[in-house]
Amino acid sequence: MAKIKSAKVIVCSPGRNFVTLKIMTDEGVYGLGDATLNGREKAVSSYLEEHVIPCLIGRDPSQIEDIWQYLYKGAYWRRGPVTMSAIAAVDMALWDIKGKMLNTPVYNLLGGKSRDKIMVYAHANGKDLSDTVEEVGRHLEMGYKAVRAQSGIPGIDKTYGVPKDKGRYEPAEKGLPKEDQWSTEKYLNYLPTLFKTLRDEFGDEPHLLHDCHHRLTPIEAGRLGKEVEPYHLFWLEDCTPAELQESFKLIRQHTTTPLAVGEVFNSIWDMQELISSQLIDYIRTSIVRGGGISHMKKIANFAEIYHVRTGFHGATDLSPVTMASALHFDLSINNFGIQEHMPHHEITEEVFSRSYTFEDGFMYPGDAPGLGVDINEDEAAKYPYERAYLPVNRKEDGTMFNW
Ligand code: KDG
Ligand code: MG
Repeated sequence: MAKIKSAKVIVCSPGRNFVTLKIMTDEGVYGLGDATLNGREKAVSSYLEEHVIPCLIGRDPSQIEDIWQYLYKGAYWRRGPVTMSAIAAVDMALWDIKGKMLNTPVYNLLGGKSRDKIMVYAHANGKDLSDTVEEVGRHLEMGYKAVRAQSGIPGIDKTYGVPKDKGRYEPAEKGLPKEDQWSTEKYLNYLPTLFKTLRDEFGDEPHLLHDCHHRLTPIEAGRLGKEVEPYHLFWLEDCTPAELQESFKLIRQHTTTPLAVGEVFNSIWDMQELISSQLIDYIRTSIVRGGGISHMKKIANFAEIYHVRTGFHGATDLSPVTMASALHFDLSINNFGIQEHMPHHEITEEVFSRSYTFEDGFMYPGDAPGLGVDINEDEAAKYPYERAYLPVNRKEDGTMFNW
């Protein structure tokens, strides 16, 4: 029986901050897990170092479910993004080790392939209407079949999804939190025009998505969903903050626009009513947020009964280890919907090597044993952690609002 010999946390900032867990066995095989929690990285790294790693030493790495339950039930303090990201990192690393020990890719351990390729969606971020049209067109030319469109809103200075300069959008910024500005009225007046213009320009075929980023009340979300129905969005994401799961009943009464929710959720209990009452169409919780592959398997299986498909979060703050885990998972389950793909910074790719690939709008996890991702620790050491925060958001009158 192999044993966990040691484990360490690698915190680095190649383009942005990442927290990576590396678990070593006494047989020389190691596994990687992602523990990155954007803007709160050090909370998870210290949770792992102080409270989790000491409990792992000497355990049998093949007992993935038992170790998961030990860390979850054994902490007494359940759920929450810090705890669940730490458990997720351990879980990913153990699946990686199991795949390497059995010399097979992780998707094989999850039931094998359920499809040949994984449809991903890209981000098109424009400062205004014409810029957004151009960005959507550019991504369609790159082969993407699905594109999320975010746009600067007339009359609002700085908002979610729109880069300050042309190019990549990375919401976390170094130093203390920056402030965005918000007006629901300006947003609601503008958004239908954006999607009408996109359909006029690109026709019916491309899948178009949009992220409201938790900014509407249920009735406002109902209005928006109804007004964009003619442009048949693939989904409207996080239209209302979802702690109050029953609020989605009101949205459902008003619109048939498909709804996606859950990138900030940590466990099956955060989404139980949303799923079982069929209030959403896509569940967004990712492998790193939702307690790893083991817990996400339960979530996806539960969702399958209620016609809810997956649409995992895949922003750049989820490291290549989460991306690889997600792709193995996406390939294996029946109720896969779509996968978010926000390519990592070139510098990130110098630290993490990967066997997953993108081609013509689809991704593939590759056939390397385990997750197929590695970290170059010498390269990682060149990019020490830098404090960075997500922005906060205020209404035009100064009221603190949802970001
Ligand atoms: O860390 C926060 C980002 O991951 C988030 O703002 C991105 O909403 C997001 C998305 O849908 O990718
Ligand atoms: Mg989102």
